[in-house]
Amino acid sequence: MKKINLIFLGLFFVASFLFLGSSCNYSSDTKPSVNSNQPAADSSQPAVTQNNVSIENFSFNPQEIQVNVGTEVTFTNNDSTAHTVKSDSFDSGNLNPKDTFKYTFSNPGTYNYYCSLHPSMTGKVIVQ
Ligand SMILES: [Cu+2]
Repeated sequence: MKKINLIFLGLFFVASFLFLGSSCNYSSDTKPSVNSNQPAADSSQPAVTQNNVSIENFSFNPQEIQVNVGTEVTFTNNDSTAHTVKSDSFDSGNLNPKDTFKYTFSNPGTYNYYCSLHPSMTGKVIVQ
């Protein structure tokens, strides 16, 4: 009888270890749902994938865009006053209202630009 009790005791321990092991797996399964929340956190720094930027209300909109190498980006002045789009690589010169400036980004990199008339106006193009 005692041997049978020991066998049952042993089976109980094995079963409880298996249960703990499976419950650990369940807790790790909850991690992917935490990971799925990260893209939402990343959206606080939007790098919009598009090839046009609107200049309006003394700002570049979107302020930051992301394009592939070789993309021609069009900047359109939708404001009521003149602006420029200037960086180390390009300079639009004065853009009057409704004027556009096009630039083709042939090399990967991050291009910070600004308006030389209003240097507080800044934007960024990320070329991949
Ligand atoms: Cu300006």
